[in-house]
Amino acid sequence: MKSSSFEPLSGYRSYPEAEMQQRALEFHRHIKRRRTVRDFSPRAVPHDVIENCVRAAATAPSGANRQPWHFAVVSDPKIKRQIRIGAEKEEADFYGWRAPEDWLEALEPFATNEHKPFLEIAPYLIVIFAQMHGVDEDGNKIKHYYVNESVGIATGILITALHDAGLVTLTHTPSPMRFLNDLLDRPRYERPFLVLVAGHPGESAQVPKISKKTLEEVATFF
Ligand code: IYR
Repeated sequence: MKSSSFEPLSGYRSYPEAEMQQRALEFHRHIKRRRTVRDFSPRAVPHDVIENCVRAAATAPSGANRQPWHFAVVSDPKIKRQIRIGAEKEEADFYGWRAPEDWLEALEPFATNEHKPFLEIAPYLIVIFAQMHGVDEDGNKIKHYYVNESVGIATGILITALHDAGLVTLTHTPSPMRFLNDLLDRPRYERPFLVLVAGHPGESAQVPKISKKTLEEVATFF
């Protein structure tokens, strides 16, 4: 059995109550400005900004701290083009015949279709892979736990970090996504989770008029 080893909680900061209240209020004001954007500018983004956002994402909690994620960061125009071709092929099937009528109806407010120019226009595509298991130095399988929950949390932090840096994102899920394993040279035990498109918004980007549920609708307090 592995023995445990502990250290003091050194990074933690606490705040006086009034400051805590102000911070929670401010954070909500800040995060509610985040919008999913489909119209991107080709304007470049400094590489280190993306690196630091991925570093932030990789601090996420995960089942038994196995960190079951891989972030394939794509800025190479040739690979972006390949991803666009692969995604548009799947999406043509989705919109053409695979999606049930009620799903297409649910998507109407967003005016989405099989054309995905943003996959080439945006400076960065961050393809997030969920590792169904790990592999140690000797090639033995390492069990991963709560993979979807862990990768979902890391993705949430990534989206938040990019928003905080003044960038916009689109959570894109071409389905099926297995073509991304071949394109990005990832092993089969890694499942493509989603493609996070990141960059600056197009100059006259439009977003759908939608609203979020109220606190009363989303929460109960006991
Ligand atoms: N993957 C498709 C369809 C799609 C599905 C949902 I649920 C969305 O919220 C948006 C789109 C596409 O990207 O067009």
